[in-house]
Amino acid sequence: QTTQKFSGNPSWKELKDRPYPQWFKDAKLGIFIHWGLYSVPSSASKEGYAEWYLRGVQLKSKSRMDFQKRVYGENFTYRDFKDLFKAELWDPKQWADLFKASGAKYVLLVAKHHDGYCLWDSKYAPEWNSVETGPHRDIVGELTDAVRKDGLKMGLYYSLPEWNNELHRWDTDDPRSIGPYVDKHMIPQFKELISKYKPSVLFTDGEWWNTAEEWHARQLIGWYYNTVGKDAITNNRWGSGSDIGFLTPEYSSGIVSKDRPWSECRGLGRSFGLNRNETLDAYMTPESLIHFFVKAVSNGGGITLNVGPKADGQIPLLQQERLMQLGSWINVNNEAIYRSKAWEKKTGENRPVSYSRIDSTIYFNWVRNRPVESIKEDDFTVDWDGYISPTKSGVFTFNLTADDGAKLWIKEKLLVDNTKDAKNAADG
Ligand code: FUL
Repeated sequence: QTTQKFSGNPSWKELKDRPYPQWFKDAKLGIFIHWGLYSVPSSASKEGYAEWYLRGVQLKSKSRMDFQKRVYGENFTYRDFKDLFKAELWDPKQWADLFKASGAKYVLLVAKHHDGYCLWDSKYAPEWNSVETGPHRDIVGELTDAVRKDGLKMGLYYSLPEWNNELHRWDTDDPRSIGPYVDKHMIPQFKELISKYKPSVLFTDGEWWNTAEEWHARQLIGWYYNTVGKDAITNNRWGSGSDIGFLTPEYSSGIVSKDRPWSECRGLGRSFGLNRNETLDAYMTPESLIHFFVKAVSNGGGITLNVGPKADGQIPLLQQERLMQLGSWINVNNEAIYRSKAWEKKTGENRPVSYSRIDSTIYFNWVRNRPVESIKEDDFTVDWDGYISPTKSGVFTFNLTADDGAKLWIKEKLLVDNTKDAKNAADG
């Protein structure tokens, strides 16, 4: 059924009957990349989205204009960033290798954000793309190749509207007047992008002031499925009146869904595009990142974790380090992650468990005072509150029985904290 061809005007029902591809449900981790002209100023308020830089300029935000004048001069305009975005250090293979090492199964590159600047040679964006200006490279194409060579799926983010398009200035003009922009610019450009790179994941965005009919969502989704084939999956941002695609909570406090694939998107800090005003305390620690990821997986979803590279093409070292840390954790725990399903209360079913870990001690969130079945007593101590501490380092698989009789398993690499042992010995 997934190779089915849709007519040019499919119904919502036909589209919804197409099953979501299994590969996406199993993937759990994707890497989002927000990189473009906004990566030059890399500037927002401490909590703001740096990729919204142009919107601040359009709204003449005082702090934005003061910054721009101070750093780039009186007469500088957003358009001038096209010559400053050079990607001079960019190595797509290095990126792809890092993403693979993080444990991600797909990559999601912003091909065009709300500013309309394209990371491929779009003929609908003359002098406003990375091939004709700045880097002089086909960033979408080169990254797609590198990512696929590493065995990961490639995805593309595409902003449906643009803030500054002469046919329709999104967020400024009346949303009901978007028709000519959609017909003459958006649809042909969308088809150009998809036919050329055939992304397995399509993440549209900026849909919110318009209806799915105004975006021609049914027709475009059917066309996308036909063009890319069985791997193809799109997200749920297709305008009001649509109810399709994987769910994309963004900086949410967490959702649970078992009927529809979902992936929470967020950065390691508070922005997608690199924001140089962020301070270290905005960043997730390795531990909070792992917990955030495990929580999403145990609630039936996954995460699309964002990196915000610098304009020169380097992914900031702290972001690289977090990806590597997540990757080394997943490397040990991969059996409890990929292909796992959200828990349903059925006796005897195996599932990865939601748990937290503090140093070398792990805590199973809802298994209290339960015997750990398959580990040797002398390898662990289990305290009254369900904390399990190893007495020696190693990789261990736990089989547990929950209060309702469900079977649980998890694999963990645990290191005995010698400092603490030494301290205990000294105390005792
Ligand atoms: C949002 C956009 O407006 C943000 O800039 C970012 O791209 C995020 C993933 O989606 O709606």
